Amino acid sequence: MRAFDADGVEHRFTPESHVRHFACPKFSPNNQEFQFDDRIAALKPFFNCIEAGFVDGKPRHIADPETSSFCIISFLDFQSMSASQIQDRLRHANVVVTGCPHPNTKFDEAGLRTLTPSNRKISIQGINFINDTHITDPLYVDHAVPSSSGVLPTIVTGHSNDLLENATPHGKILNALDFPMWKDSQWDRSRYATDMVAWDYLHGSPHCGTATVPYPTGHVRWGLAGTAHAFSMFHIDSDGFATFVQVVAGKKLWAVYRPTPTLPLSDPNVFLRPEFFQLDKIPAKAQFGMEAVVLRPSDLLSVPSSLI
Ligand SMILES: O=C(O)CCC(=O)C(=O)O
Repeated sequence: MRAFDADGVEHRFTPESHVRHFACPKFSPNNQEFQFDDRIAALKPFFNCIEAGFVDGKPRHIADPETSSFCIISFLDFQSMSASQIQDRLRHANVVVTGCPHPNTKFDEAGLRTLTPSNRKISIQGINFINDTHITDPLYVDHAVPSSSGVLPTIVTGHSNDLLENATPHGKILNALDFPMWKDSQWDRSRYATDMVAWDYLHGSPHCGTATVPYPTGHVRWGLAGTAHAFSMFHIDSDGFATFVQVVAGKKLWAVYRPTPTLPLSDPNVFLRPEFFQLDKIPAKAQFGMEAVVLRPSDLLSVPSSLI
């Protein structure tokens, strides 16, 4: 898979998946691991769709920024923009602000400590794709998370240290998505974030809690920590909120749905017609495209509400 960051630098990677079936492992030349064919095959159409949207071998945010779903802005330019200029950009595109100050956090004990104490029980998302066979041959690396429920992805209870212990080529692929960040400096965004502005204006007003009620950061700001190859499928974040994400360690590939004039996202029927749209596959008659950007530490992505 070829993907590009906001500055047009290419990042190549080979997704890996879980192994839970003795009949299906396949040797991967890149990293000496085994892959479960079906899972990678399920992801391939998404990658193909992203690459099909390239213009002259480059993603639109580099080759044709005017028509891209991503608007790239440097931190300095972003700082000088007014709230309405920022909101205007967000009306039309997912905004990536590059070169933001960041704390140089590493994926280690100290880094994880910024999200949670080390002995804390946390929920971890993993995937057990086929749950019928335990592999005993030590040559076969099994990244899957066992599940009794059969529900995908599997949510299990673990400890934050499990993330560090599995951050190895032989570890399980884990994604922890629920670290409420009450310490986040949320007021940084108060210039243009409408939730902050609404809070400022309304709190202390009748029926809106007392003036001393704190902003509910724990409910709207989360830290995430995942090991390599963790992924989440297509979704729209709930409650009409926009999403912002800043990578502090590692990299993240973020893909967005690119609506066509015939199937705009403002039409909820887009999502009700399986021949045109499905969450986990690209149907034969899909008319949408996809774009992706590799997020690095210091990139801040804002996804407007109701985008996917
Ligand atoms: O990091 C992930 O796997 C999911 C993050 C996400 O989807 C979100 O923040 O909306």
